[in-house]
This record gives sequence, C-alpha cells and structure tokens, in this order.
Amino acid sequence: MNDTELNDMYLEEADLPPDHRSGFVAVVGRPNVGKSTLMNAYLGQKIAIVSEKPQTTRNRLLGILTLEDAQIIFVDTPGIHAPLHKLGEYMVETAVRSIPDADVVLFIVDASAPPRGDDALVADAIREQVAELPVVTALNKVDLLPSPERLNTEAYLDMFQPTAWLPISAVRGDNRDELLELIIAQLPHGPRYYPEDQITDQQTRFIAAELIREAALGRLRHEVPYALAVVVDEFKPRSEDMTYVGATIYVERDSQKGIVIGQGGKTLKDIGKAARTEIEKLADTRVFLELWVKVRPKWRKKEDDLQRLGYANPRR
Ligand SMILES: Nc1nc2c(ncn2[C@@H]2O[C@H](COP(=O)(O)OP(=O)(O)OP(=O)(O)O)[C@@H](O)[C@H]2O)c(=O)[nH]1
Ligand SMILES: [Mg+2]
Repeated sequence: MNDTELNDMYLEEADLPPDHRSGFVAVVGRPNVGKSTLMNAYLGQKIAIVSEKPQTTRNRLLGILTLEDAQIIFVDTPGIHAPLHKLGEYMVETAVRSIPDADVVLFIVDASAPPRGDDALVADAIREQVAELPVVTALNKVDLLPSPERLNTEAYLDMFQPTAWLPISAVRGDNRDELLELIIAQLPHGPRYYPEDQITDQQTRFIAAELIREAALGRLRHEVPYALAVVVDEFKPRSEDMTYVGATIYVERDSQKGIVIGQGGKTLKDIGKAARTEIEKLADTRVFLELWVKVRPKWRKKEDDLQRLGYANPRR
C-alpha cells in the first residue's frame, strides 16, 4: 500500500462518526419463513434467490449494507430442518455454524402460522450456540393476517425469549426500518469491515447459477426442484454489451431430466428466458445463455458430488 492509499484509508476511518457500529447478523429460521426476502429487501438487490418452496437457500451468503453510521453484514443461511440426506445435513450445519460467529442473531419466524417442529430446532440451535449474544426475533408475514392480534406472538416468544422482537412484513415493508434500527442498536461499535461499494461475498457466476436455479424452482413441482443443482461452466464477456453464460442443470434421474426439458424443450426454454432476464440485470449487459441438463444419480447423498456441485462441507 502506498502513502496516498494509506492516507485515504485513515481518512475513511476518520470520516466515520465516532459511534459507528458494525458486525455480522446471522439470519436464521426454519425453511420458507422469509430470511432471503428480508435480506434482499434491505440490500435493494437480489443477492439470495427466493421461492415459495422450502429449502431454497443452500449456502451461507453475505449481504453487506453500508450506511452512514453502521455497516450491517447479513449472513443469510439455509433453513434449519430435520435433514433427509447429505445435502440437507450440509445445509443445516452451514446454518448452525454461522450462529456463533455472529454479533447479533436475527431469528425469523412465520408468525402467520403457529410454530412447527423445525422452529423448535432453530430455537434449540440458538440456545446451544450462544448464551451471550443478542437475539432479535422478527415475526414475519404480518401482511397475511387481517390484524396483528391474530399473530402467533405468544407461541413464538414462549419458545425463545429474545432480546427484542417486532412483527414485520418482509414483502410489504411493515416495520422493516424499525427492525433495522433494533438490529443496529445491538451491534457493537466498530469500523467498516468491507468497502462501501461491496454488497456481497459471492462471485457473479455463483449468483448466476442461483438465478438459473430460481427460474427452475418457479417452474417445477413435486420432488424435481429439490433434485436440482446448477453449475455455471462459462461466464465470459463476448463484447462490451454481451456476456456468454453456459450452465449445466444437474438432476438425479432420467425422468427428472425429461421434466426439466419439457415437451419440445418448452420448459427448459422458459427457464432460460426467465434466468436470462435476471442475469442481464446482474451482468449489466445482454446475455446469451446456453443450458444443458445432465443426470447425476443420487448426487444429494454423495459427499464427492456435493463438493463438485458447490456444497463443500464447512468442516473442511
Ligand atoms: N406474504 C408474505 N410472504 C412472504 C414474506 N416474506 C417472504 N415471503 C414469501 O415466503 C416465501 C419464502 O421466502 P424466502 O425468502 O425464500 O424464505 P427463506 O426463509 O429464505 O427460505 P429458505 O431459503 O428455504 O430457508 C416466498 O414465497 C416469499 O415471497 C412476507 O412478509 N409476507
Ligand atoms: Mg432463503
């Protein structure tokens, strides 16, 4: 680092208000409660894919929100559940392990419905991992109820007594700003850990693969969405305003391959069209997207396949 850069760095530090706060906020909860939706809403950008099906998020993803007086690093995690295969075990372990590294735990529940077994798993995981950390509970999806009195507030607060809590709607925005203030108030004083223009730790090609998976999730039913993995094989600028993206969708069985491709290739074409629109926003150029579908039998149960498809065991 040369002198000018060093000066710039000190200047940046000096520019921060003396009571600047920063830290990691582990966003945890059972599948489908709205963790990724809420993080994206705070960032104003789709960093994590979202779907109406549970178990959408499979990896730990950072979403970095830099404000004048705080830098909040959200750690979006897979939904905690009772796993059925190695992929599920990887997901749950990833989520649970993000808890002790956090400064604040954001426990999200779907308060439009009573607690389920998986919510208790989350509450237990938080209790086991942290005794000291502040925990903020967000009672999400208030928009689904005619009045806040119908929320299952007591049932969730009985399960886990948080430091602070609020009813919110991640999609409609109710109490979203207020929740952010609550979270910031629990963060320690500290500097910015990431440059102010950095919004995530994920590489563009990983997000592109996720956007393809999101497009596929929205168009497939039953067990097929869960058997999908997507790998971007190539992500290359072809010219100033055109990016070439080549990706493979992996499934577990021939029958699933047929479903993903669809009659006359229609389903795959629809998936490609939807994904391309999203990847164009990400790449900020036009995108030429080529998709392949391949069968990898029982990949969700095999350690080496999981590693190859981007689900490396956090222990290693
Ligand atoms: N009505 C309503 N729906 C919501 C709200 N927040 C999220 N959703 C919906 O709930 C579904 C799940 O949202 P996600 O953000 O993918 O949930 P998640 O907790 O990240 O789920 P996993 O990644 O599977 O653990 C999607 O259909 C969202 O649109 C909300 O405040 N109100
Ligand atoms: Mg998610």
